[in-house]
Amino acid sequence: MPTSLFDSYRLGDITLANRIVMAPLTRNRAVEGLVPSPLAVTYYGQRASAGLIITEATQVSATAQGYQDTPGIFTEAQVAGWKKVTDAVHAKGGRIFVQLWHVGRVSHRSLQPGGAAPLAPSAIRAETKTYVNNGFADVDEPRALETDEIPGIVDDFRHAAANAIRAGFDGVEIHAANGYLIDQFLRDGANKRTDRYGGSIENRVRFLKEIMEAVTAEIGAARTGIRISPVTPANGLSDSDPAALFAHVLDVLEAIKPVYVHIIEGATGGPRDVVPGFDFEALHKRYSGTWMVNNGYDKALADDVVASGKADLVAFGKAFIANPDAVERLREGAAFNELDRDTLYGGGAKGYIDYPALAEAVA
Ligand code: 8OZ
Repeated sequence: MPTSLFDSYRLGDITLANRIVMAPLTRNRAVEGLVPSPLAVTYYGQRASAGLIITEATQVSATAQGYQDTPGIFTEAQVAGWKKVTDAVHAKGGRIFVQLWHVGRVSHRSLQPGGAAPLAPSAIRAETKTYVNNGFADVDEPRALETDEIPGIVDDFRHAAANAIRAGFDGVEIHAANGYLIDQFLRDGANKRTDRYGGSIENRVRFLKEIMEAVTAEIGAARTGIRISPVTPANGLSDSDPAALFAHVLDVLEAIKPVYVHIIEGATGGPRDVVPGFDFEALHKRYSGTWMVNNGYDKALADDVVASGKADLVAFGKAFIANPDAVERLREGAAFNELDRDTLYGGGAKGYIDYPALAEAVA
């Protein structure tokens, strides 16, 4: 029998009920103090049949925020809020990692402490917009981090990871994708530094490496995953040679051995062939641990990638927004509910915890 999406999977020291992962999804519904709302407890609890839930991107510090009402995990109130979420998911037999991010230059002064400029590897404004004050706005020009400020940011990731374990998470996913701070260090379009964090590929990967070393030392490699997006054009990033860059990233990760590598194949949330012929399999060959794939998977494609051994886990995003029971629907070959784009970001219960499960939809 070939491996099925519905077979259990041993991930580090935990067992996932199936190979289907809920991808990290930004929903902008945190409450006062950037604490996950009581609605988030219901939302994640409803989705606990996923083999693994990865939460929405969650700030490691106050400067890490780039959008309105995204949650943090750097205060005690935030840890307490997340504990309610992890308890709800565990009570239903689910597993949950928190995605840790720093947005870097994808931010706005109105979200930064003291109205300061956002932080970045270099003072280059991103050609992108963010969501603040209930509307879209251009991101602000960032300030380049001083070399001696970088260990502090690495330590913010370490501290957030320790908080995550205290909040009951099964592990963390380091967000190194989609044009945020770690990705900004990786790419020569955003990183023009002349210190040991810029220039050569090895230097540009150093920030990622130091964060992975600090987090795995703090909570263990068995509880540390990472997400990367080698070819996504998200948030105005560019790089002259992503194949060589990510070959080195995978070599660094192979030495650190995080519990999984989560790879976005194509343009995040968009076409899979944004860079025609980009060789994701060549990257996979460099990494011997768990390989999680994402972007535009349907049941047939997911069945095939798991059965053929090309991936161990498949992450679904939109399916889990609109379907609390995405796993059951995949198992039964049932249709997914339609996604309401108007309620993706911000707001309350509508479009968040009111999508019906199959049984309710039939009833
Ligand atoms: C959509 C809107 C805001 C942020 C990402 C965390 O792209 C995000 C994000 C997605 O990784």
